[in-house]
Amino acid sequence: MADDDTLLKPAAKAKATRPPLYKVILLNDDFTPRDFVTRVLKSVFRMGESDALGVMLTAHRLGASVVAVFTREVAEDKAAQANEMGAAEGYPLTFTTEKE
Ligand code: TYC
Repeated sequence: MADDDTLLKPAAKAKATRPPLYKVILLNDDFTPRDFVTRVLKSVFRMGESDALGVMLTAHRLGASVVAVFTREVAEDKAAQANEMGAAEGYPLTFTTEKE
């Protein structure tokens, strides 16, 4: 066998652990202006104009859109930061997170 660790008993194998990933999801609402949603996507998620427009329009048309996938802490921090930007302007803009 090629790898030494394939000869070890399962209990002795070093596990390659990957952290679980979380989607950030943008929800549509009837009040937040489209250009504000696009601006938040560009600023918090470092998206270019056309990606931000695409994600905003998907949420607008279908009700929700996946923005990006991160480790749990990063996903929750970015969703909170984006929600705060909306709340600061009095908009109900909502980003949620969901385990993949
Ligand atoms: N539906 C909003 C409007 O018509 C725009 C919007 C798009 C709001 C996407 C939220 O996630 C959203 N002004």
